[in-house]
Amino acid sequence: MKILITGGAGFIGSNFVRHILASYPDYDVVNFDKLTYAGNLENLSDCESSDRYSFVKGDICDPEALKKLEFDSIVHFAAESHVDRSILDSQPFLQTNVMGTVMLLEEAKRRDCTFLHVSTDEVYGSIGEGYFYEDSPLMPNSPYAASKASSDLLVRSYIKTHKIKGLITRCSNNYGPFQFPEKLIPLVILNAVNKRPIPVYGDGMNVRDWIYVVDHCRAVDAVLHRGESGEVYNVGCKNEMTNIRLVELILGKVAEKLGRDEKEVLSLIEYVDDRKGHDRRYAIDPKKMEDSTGWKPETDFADGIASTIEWYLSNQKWWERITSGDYMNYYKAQYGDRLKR
Ligand code: NAD
Ligand code: TDX
Repeated sequence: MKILITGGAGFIGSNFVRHILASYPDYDVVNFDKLTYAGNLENLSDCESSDRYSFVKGDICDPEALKKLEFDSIVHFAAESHVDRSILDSQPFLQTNVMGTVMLLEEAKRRDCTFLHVSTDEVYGSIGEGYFYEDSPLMPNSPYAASKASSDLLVRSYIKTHKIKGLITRCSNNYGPFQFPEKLIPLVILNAVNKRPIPVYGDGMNVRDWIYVVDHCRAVDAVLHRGESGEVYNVGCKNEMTNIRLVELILGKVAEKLGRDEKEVLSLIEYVDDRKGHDRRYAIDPKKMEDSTGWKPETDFADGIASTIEWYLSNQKWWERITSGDYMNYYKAQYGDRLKR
């Protein structure tokens, strides 16, 4: 099998490329990525020497570039993925997440190949109690989530109308190595290391369900091989946590690892204005995924977060190169006056 992985230079995509190369010695991988601010080939430096791996720089919105690629199935990760950026400017989200997905769907239709769409739990919106199921209504609240819901529904439409072989996964919040430090967990680790204020939105009581990125990659693999065309699969761990509890837990561990005073590290927390339209709680039921593919998460949160913190502490060069570029312009636009120090 030759898999086209879009967005393979990003956080989850690069973990997935590594997972496939390690798990299937007879598979080839083509990583197609535009290398936006979030794409980083350093994430795959250990895979470059493999003769089963190739990289093509390109935009999923470019149909001519897609036509030239050789592959027999598509796993689609490429997206603009950060909610706060979609609040600052929604246009790139519509272009890549909606139009780019349509271009890929057209290519899947032309070749009659399998299309696995990596969607998100954010398409369901927020839920006070209980869980979202695969047939729950889609009620996205941010421009990012609306763009992902649009692409998710477009995949459905191509399955129904054009009879393409399509599968959809809707996963909860990922954490692990190679996550871009605009997302909560790496942001907290790096700000703690650098003694910078740690912005907690609103009252810090928003809830997310955290999954280790490798477990998400294993789930996408399970759906690709054992999923049924036309089906949607929720991927989550029922590992819910309030943001403030998560932040305090990370800061405690960072203080311990660096031999710093825990109180000093915790004092970096700064409550800031809430994110606009901030979803209160995400919660999905992964039972269908577990029952129909046999997948189960394998990484306990305590182990996963400890190794993630360790990874960021040991890979300073990786994040220093990122945070010395355009990142700080975003950081200032996002936090600016909201942070006192
Ligand atoms: P990311 O931002 O780290 O990576 C996105 C990648 O897509 C980057 O390498 C970027 O260069 C590439 N890309 C962006 N626009 C492109 C374009 N037009 N053409 C080609 N490549 C392009 O994102 P991530 O966190 O790894 O998320 C990957 C996918 O998983 C996304 O579709 C996201 O919606 C979904 N998802 C993410 C999470 C999460 O917690 N991070 C949870 C559920 C689902
Ligand atoms: O500085 C911050 N302070 C803060 O309190 C940041 C960056 C975030 N937060 C809060 C907002 C959320 O409640 O932490 C929570 C997690 O925020 P993000 O890491 O930005 O993730 P989220 O908005 O939940 O979206 C993520 O999960 C679903 C991914 O970015 C999406 O791509 C995925 O679809």
